[in-house]
Amino acid sequence: MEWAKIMDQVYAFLTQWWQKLVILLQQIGNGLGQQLTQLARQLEVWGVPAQYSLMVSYGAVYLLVTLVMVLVLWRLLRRRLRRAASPRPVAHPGMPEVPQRQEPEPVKAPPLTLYERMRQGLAKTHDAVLGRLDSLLSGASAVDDDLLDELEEILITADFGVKTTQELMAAVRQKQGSSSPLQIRDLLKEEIFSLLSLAGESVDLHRHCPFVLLVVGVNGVGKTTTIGKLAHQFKQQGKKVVLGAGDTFRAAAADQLAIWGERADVTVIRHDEGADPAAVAFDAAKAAVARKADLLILDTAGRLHTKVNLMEEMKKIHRVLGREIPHAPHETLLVLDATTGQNALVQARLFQETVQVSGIALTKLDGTAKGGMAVAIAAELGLPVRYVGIGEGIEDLRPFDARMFVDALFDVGEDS
Ligand SMILES: Nc1nc2c(ncn2[C@@H]2O[C@H](COP(=O)(O)OP(=O)(O)OP(=O)(O)O)[C@@H](O)[C@H]2O)c(=O)[nH]1
Ligand SMILES: [Mg+2]
Repeated sequence: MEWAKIMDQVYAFLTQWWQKLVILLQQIGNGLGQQLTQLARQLEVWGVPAQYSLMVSYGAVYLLVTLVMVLVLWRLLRRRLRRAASPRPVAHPGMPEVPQRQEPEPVKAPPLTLYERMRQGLAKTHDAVLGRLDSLLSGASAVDDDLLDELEEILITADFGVKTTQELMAAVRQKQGSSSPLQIRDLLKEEIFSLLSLAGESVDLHRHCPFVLLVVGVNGVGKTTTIGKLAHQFKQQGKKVVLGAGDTFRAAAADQLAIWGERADVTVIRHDEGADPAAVAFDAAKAAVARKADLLILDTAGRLHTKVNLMEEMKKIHRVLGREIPHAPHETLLVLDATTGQNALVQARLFQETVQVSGIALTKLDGTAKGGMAVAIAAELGLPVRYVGIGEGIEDLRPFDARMFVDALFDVGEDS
């Protein structure tokens, strides 16, 4: 009894909805029919013969519907193909399905401060000096001759040079008084600082305009790289910089400078391989004046095998530059490679005798435990260390800061 009632209600409900559906379909059909008739009329207006107009409009609708269907199918297919191209981890039989791994967002390291970069660049020297120094001093109960002898040996090993080491040790012996072994470290640090601070001025561009910086040094020490980094730094400070590719010994040298010029976004004046470097100097000086540049940096070849050749070449460049720009070059920067240790000092002396070197750029400090070199150069050559190179990147050249240097060398941070 109950069932018959329910079935009647369901039947009535379905019939009602069926009628509504039929009416809706009729309305759609009528609407479509009207649209088609209108389309056919429009086609007749456009010149389609009356007997074909209805057929053409049906054909157009058919094509439209087919196009929409093809597009929908193509999208579905493409999605499937993409999924197939990035396979999901396969679940082994009997094993639960492996959930897809969510790649963690890469964590961006905060940019390093100047000090941290210097600290990183000096890491090898730091470990060699401070590592040995700390184990020597923390294990000692008093400051005696043996301890001071070992200290001397550590300095020699880190390439402070014999003369500088003796100077430092003489000062330590004189001032040690009743210092404890650990206080000796601070005493040494301050002695190194005072040797360095005698020689650490940076290049002052304001003295001349354009300021001409001639870069010299034997091959492979990092002249061109240093020029690229300098160009970038001065450009960042809003200076107008022109570079001269004075190393005409090989075509690749000018290409290398051109690449740095592009990276730093500065003009590079170059000639062909084998050209006279003085001619490059002449054109570069003219270009720097014409463009009202603040700074001209001239690269040179490091392959002049004899002192006489080097002297002649430099005289010629000096003459040409001085004729175009009063008192140019205003700075002759000698680039030395810290990894060559005491040999760099020998090179520096040769250049000092031949060219009027006015400052030093010490490169590749990052690649060596011989960072003591910087101290030896400052102390023995009487020349200011203007810049230190602490890596191959464009930002890896630092104006030499004696305080930062000794702090980084003696830093007893948690990683040391
Ligand atoms: N790690 C490190 N590498 C450096 C640094 N400065 C330069 N270099 C590398 O030293 C190599 C030689 O550098 P260059 O700039 O071509 O040297 P160069 O004095 O111009 O050499 P020549 O043109 O052949 O006389 C390159 O591979 C540089 O990337 C530095 O501070 N640290
Ligand atoms: Mg070069």
